[in-house]
Amino acid sequence: MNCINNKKTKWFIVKFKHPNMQNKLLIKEMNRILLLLLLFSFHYICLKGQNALFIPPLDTGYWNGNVRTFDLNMQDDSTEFISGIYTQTAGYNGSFLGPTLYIKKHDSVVLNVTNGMDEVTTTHWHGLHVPAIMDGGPMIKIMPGNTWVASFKMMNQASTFWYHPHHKPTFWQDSDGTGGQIFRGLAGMLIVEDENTDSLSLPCTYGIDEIPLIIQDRSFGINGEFLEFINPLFIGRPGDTILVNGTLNAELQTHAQMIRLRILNASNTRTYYFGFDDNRSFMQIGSDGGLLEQPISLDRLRLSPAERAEIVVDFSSDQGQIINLMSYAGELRNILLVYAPALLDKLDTTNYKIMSFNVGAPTSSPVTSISQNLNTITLYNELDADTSRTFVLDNGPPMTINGVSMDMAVINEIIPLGNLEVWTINNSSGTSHPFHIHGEPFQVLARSDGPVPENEKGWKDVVLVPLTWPPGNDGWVKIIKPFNDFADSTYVFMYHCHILEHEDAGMMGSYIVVDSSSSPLSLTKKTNTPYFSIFPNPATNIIRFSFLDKISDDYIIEIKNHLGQVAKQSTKELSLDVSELSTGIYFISVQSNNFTITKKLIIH
Ligand SMILES: [Cu+2]
Repeated sequence: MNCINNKKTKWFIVKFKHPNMQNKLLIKEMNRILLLLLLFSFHYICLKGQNALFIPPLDTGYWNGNVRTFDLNMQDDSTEFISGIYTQTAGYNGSFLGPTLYIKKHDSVVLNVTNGMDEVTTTHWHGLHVPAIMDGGPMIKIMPGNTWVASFKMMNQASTFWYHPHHKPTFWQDSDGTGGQIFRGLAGMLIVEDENTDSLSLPCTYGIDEIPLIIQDRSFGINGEFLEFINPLFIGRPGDTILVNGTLNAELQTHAQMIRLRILNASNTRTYYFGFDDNRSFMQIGSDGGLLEQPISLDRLRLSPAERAEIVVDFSSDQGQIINLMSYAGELRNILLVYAPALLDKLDTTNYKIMSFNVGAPTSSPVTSISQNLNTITLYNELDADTSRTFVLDNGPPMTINGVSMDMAVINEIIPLGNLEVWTINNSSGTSHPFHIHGEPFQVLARSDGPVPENEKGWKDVVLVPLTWPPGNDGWVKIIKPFNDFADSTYVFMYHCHILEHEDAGMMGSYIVVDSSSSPLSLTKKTNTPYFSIFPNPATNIIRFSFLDKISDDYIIEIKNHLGQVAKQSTKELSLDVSELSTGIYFISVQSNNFTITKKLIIH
């Protein structure tokens, strides 16, 4: 089945309203009067009223020559989650969340991302295998009013990805961090299809038998505002109410047939344990980075923040019924996500409804069976790895990985291009952490809390690392990951906890991929030439050097301008103040008795 024919851009009725400013003020006044009346019925409305599930519009882009092009505008706005009440939010091309982007593998892609907000931001393509400079990490800032042009070739296989800000705040609770900006609504789904999915029998008509479900939790104040930090003991923004695609108490009018759900946990902190209220089984067909080899029958599905799963549920015998998607979080407690009871809330300890499916008549040509051979996944062998690294997650304070908090001026790991690496992520804390690594997807080799489940034996980019349990025994997960592309001595990729406030609080690090076999700017290449990188570059004040190997030689550092004149000189240092240099292009060289290496340095 060629799914591209089913992916014509469709514009659904836009639920989110954008009142002009005058109306906004009037509505605000009316809201204040109605507030007391609403106050007592607020939770009743929240909990009882059913709302039609909003389906984010599908954006297939427009062709600029042979480049699939998208325009994304990040904007502050307000959204009517509760009838008549407007919540301050932000979104891409709308007031909350963003369009679902559709891209085919091998496409040349341009995404023009405009920051229409008053604060600095970035946009990261979560799960995509793109160069570091196009990855939208914390270094790739988009200043207010500016447009960032991301361009790359789609290398990923078919799966469900997403996009969201990745901006490092000054303080973790600041609203302009990744946590604050995603919490306000800046996130969207990104679907990739390929020649494999074209040949499979799977439901793939967007909005009809293929439904995006972006699951988030929020709390609302009496004025309808999002409440943050409701548990002062917990570093995070949990909520007590579920939004699906920005819809409170969502209900989907659906069809008595096989329905494919692309589920994205876009919550800041919360892990879900999905299942249906009649305990029916369903098939998981895809994980973060691709389809699984075969459909896997499940009746529960755990998704931690940023994880995705594609499932197919068969409603063909359910016409006239209402089936509820639940989170069986009460059962999740047996899996121990948080050790300290004080960190738990109602949605950690009870089972609750996520949304309803109101099953109507089938469509005229429903998919009646799905392919059983979905993908070919060659598993990596741990014995083939070039290097092993260990990362220790600690809640602190401060939150750290390997004892250090995220520092924008430090590159934590330097990885030779072409490496296949085993990373063991150790968790020495009393909370579980969803660990995300940018770049190519990885495979899970082993975990401390039991065998790797069947639905984790596919391509992943987030893995939940269990907490220290039993006490005294670190939780851990071992993954294997290739670093086959995109050597860049300047721009970094990130690895971090995807509890967004943990990431903002410092549980994040950076790595660069270096091609140590080539040194194009070397003036003199001698044996044992070390590889070094400069960070940041372009630079304004302080630059720092990272060496791939430990340097025992004494060396001098020289910065020359484009005329070859020495602008600055220093002996063996790991950082250098370049603030007095005027803007322009320089060449920086590191010289010892054994080597001379030279790199371009840009001062701005
Ligand atoms: Cu964490």
